[in-house]
Amino acid sequence: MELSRERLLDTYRTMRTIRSFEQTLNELSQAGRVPGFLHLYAGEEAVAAGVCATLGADDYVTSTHRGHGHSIAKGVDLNAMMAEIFGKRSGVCKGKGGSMHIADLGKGMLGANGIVGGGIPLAIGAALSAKVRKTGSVAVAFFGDGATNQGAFHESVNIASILKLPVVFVIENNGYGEATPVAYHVNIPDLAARAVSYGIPGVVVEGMDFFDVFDKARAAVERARRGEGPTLMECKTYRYFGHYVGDPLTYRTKEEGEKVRATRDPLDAFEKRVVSSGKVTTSELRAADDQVARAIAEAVKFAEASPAPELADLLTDVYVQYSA
Ligand SMILES: Cc1ncc(C[n+]2csc(CCOP(=O)(O)OP(=O)(O)O)c2C)c(N)n1
Ligand SMILES: [Mg+2]
Repeated sequence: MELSRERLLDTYRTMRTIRSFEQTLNELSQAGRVPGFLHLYAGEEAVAAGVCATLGADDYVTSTHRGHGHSIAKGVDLNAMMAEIFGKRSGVCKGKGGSMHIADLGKGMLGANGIVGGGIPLAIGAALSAKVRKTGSVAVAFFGDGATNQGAFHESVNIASILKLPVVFVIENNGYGEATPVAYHVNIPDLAARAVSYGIPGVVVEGMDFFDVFDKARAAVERARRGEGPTLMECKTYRYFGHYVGDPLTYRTKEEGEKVRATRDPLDAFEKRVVSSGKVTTSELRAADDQVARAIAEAVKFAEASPAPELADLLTDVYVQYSA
């Protein structure tokens, strides 16, 4: 295991933060304490953490309607994220975006996106800009299995291949697009195979295993940085909660979810591996759990205590102002 003890602990903290952030939001939302729609990322932590661990501060990510995990892994401030989800003025987008539009350009987080597949062309723009300006930055587009049926996906992969753009396409194949199983909406076993028609590498990844994601993402990011063009990664993963908070989950069995949690949980797998390597101890991980719990509680406190936007804020950060 080549990652240092500090990096392993950092990674664990990132994955635990995503899990706890989502569990907390699930509870708060069901208690009616959070406004709006929430799509939770719990279960998919190893994908965001594994990919973002290969990126630097100057690299970009684009995200989806299920974007909290990507934002956390790219280093967006927890208090500002929580306040954004609560619709508060201290939110990272001043409370005007909410869960599905979290963005923090300073961190290279170019935005969650309510349009399925909508983040993919934005990553192409960031990658093209990086190439033209010769900055050496790489852009990563995260998106779901369902998004691979959108024209925007195919058009983006094609142009990225032709122009050899420094971009990595990361499919988060969590088995479903809303209530539709993947086998119902795509007629091939591996979505990574779609890379063939664009002449780029397509890689199948065990998306519940941080180390598999990290190794394959690193190779894809290095290839992009060398100017050799894009890679399509398909991370096989699973979402623990429903499509949205409140989803009655009538389209999958309880046993299916329980089995994944018992056998493929990304945090359990990570813990087993790093503890048996001797680099990190169980008590260090439990201390990290406590640290994360405190940070999340602090973020909720911050969000709840923050003021709501003022009426006049309606007219700021908009392109067109209405005047009577
Ligand atoms: C263009 C567009 N079509 C439909 C929707 C409604 N919608 C929201 S999420 C979703 C499913 C997306 O599935 P997937 O890409 O697999 O992502 P997941 O939710 O599984 O993370 C759909 C159809 C939308 N938001 N945008
Ligand atoms: Mg999906």
